[in-house]
Amino acid sequence: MEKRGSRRANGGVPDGKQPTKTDYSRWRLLDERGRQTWHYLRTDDEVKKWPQSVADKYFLGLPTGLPDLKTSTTPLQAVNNGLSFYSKLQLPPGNWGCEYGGPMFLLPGLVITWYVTETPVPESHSIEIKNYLFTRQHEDGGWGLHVEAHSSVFGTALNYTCLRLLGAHAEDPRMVKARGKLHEMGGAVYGPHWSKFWLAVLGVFPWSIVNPTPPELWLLPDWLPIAPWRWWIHMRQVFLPMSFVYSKRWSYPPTALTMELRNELFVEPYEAIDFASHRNSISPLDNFHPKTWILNLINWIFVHLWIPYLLTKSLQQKAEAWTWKLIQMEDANTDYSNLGPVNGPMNLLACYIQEGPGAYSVRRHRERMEDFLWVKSEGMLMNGTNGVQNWDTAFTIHAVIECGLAEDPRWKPMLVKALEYLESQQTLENCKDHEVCYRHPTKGAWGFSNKDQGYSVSDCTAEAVKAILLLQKIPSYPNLVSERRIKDAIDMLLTMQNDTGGCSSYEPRRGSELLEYLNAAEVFGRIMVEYDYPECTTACISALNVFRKQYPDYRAKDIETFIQRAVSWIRSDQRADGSWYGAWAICFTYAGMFALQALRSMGETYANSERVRRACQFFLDRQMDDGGWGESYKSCEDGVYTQHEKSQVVQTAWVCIALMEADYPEVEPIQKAVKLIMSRQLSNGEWPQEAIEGVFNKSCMISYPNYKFIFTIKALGMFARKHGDMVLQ
Ligand code: LAN
Repeated sequence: MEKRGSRRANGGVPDGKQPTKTDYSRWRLLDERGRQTWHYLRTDDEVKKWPQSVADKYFLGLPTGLPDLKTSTTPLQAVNNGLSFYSKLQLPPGNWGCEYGGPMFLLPGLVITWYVTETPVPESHSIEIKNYLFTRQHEDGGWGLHVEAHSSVFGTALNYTCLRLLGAHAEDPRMVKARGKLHEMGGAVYGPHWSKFWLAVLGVFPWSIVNPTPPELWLLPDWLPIAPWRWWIHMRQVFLPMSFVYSKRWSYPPTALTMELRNELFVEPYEAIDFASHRNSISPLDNFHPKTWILNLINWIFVHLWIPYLLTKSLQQKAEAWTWKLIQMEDANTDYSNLGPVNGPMNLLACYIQEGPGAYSVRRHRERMEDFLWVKSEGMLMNGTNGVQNWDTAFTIHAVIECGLAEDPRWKPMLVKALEYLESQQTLENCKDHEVCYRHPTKGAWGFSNKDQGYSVSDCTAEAVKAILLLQKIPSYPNLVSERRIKDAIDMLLTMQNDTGGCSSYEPRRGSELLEYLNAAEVFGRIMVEYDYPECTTACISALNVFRKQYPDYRAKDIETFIQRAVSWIRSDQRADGSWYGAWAICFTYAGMFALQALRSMGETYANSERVRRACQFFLDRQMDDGGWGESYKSCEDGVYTQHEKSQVVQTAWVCIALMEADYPEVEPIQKAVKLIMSRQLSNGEWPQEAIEGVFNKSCMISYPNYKFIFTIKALGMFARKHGDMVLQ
């Protein structure tokens, strides 16, 4: 083990001595039944034995060698060209993979955890993480909440720290600039809660600057409206290890490097700072969701009354024991994959604290961290989940079916593989003691990424089961998923409806929206409970509709009631201007596509529905001169449609699909948009990456790079089927 004083998370290489690039011809993506990990091959022999695939090259930004195709003049030709390229990106188990970056607060959590748990970091990783962070550094020297966001204390303090831990030199001009920006924003004391937490773990902050996350909250009776089991799953699963670590006030012992950071991250000298007085300090640049007075009062009570006077040792021990048990259950139920990239590293840290460096839990967690990492031309980043496997695969199937090409011999083998993949990823049982650890049933469900992670998501289940139903209906396709398993999926979906009729993401809503008063994260909105989402609701409606056509007798009444209530909710969620606000991608263009699909399934179209006409008008009023649509991520933050400076193929495709679902009677605006999508396609069938597509919690953007294939192909195919495969360019 290295000496603490000189520790860097870069394999102990002294500053400035590490190469600045890895050899990109040596990176390989391994996909083991949906578990995606990147490997850097050391020897020529390994390189020879494991050739780089087209997909590897594409992800790494290397020339793929894929040929130029015959120029397409009709939408269907463009579809075939697109599929010809996109099919080469299908991975051996049958799924698609992609970078899932965007958030800029994930890598620091991982790198700090690696550092404080003394996890050796391969040199290839440390080089490429630094490359990624430097590539993503803004002109002003800082980083934001996500790749496109303005610089903030959260992004800058944490990514600066991350770079230093990986060996970047404090006097590197880029670091000097970053420090300048951080100081201009007031220094690290003005960061939000999560950055204060991580820097306390690292030993750079004392715990007195961190607002409390007491594990005792986990001892509250379940009937209490604020009990943590009612919170949105991502919040409670992050709060869980956070509260455990907080209770221990665990910090890494000082090293030479962390002592240097104490000098670099603040404007004033470390010794002069009154940390406790900065508990609530936050830069306006970070303060997306200011804390409410109620939360401030609760924090005050915790700090000044509860912790010093009321909390007994035995209660604290009881709370730690219970949170530790819940952490272990989360680890066991996901084979240490964990729900996401924030609680993953935190659970690793909790295991390290509780069980020590040699424990199986720590080893397995360390391996699992690899599942979140992704390598691209800019370097190595941390994905927002352990992949987008199930989601992209189901949508790809829908797109090809919409194009009427499911039986085309060119694409059928690809779809059979995709079907095999989805078959392999259904969760067949509820997880162990699911009621004890507050997990929603998983039997019959699909998650967003893979079966290891295994959390049921309403729309992921819906889109997957719909893809399977549609493919297996075609006589020449194999029947891989049995009727029983399909019914299990439907049973699961039927548990997902809220009392409003709408559907949420992972489970029906468990707590009141008033819990948002306790939102302590400051940088995100709408995080405390589940909400109704047009995207999730439509996906459920649509899957149930497909299902009941094939199985009219199964739970017919339940399904009918579910659909009626869900569609009513979709109607009620429409704004006066005809639009719907989207929660999971940017923004009104995305949600409108789903909502109009839901209305169509009840026979509501332009011809007979005033609300559909209003929705179409909303889009037509925003069509850009080039025929496309382009919406900025600001729409998500502000809740007001905001034009992007440039039209985007993905959003253009969403609106085309929306207008076609609505049976918008005039072909001209759609045709103009289709032409635009075709004109952006490259000669090898590829569409280049444009602006970021996805979002979560209103403020944080996230990439869905496969959308530029999936939705363009779907829109062009739908157009050809509806209006004819006419010559357009
Ligand atoms: C996702 C990704 C997928 C997404 C859809 C399926 C698209 C959506 O329709 C339902 C919600 C879901 C499953 C979703 C929820 C929140 C996630 C997991 C993410 C946006 C990916 C990353 C994000 C997660 C919360 C990131 C970690 C950050 C925290 C604030 C904990």
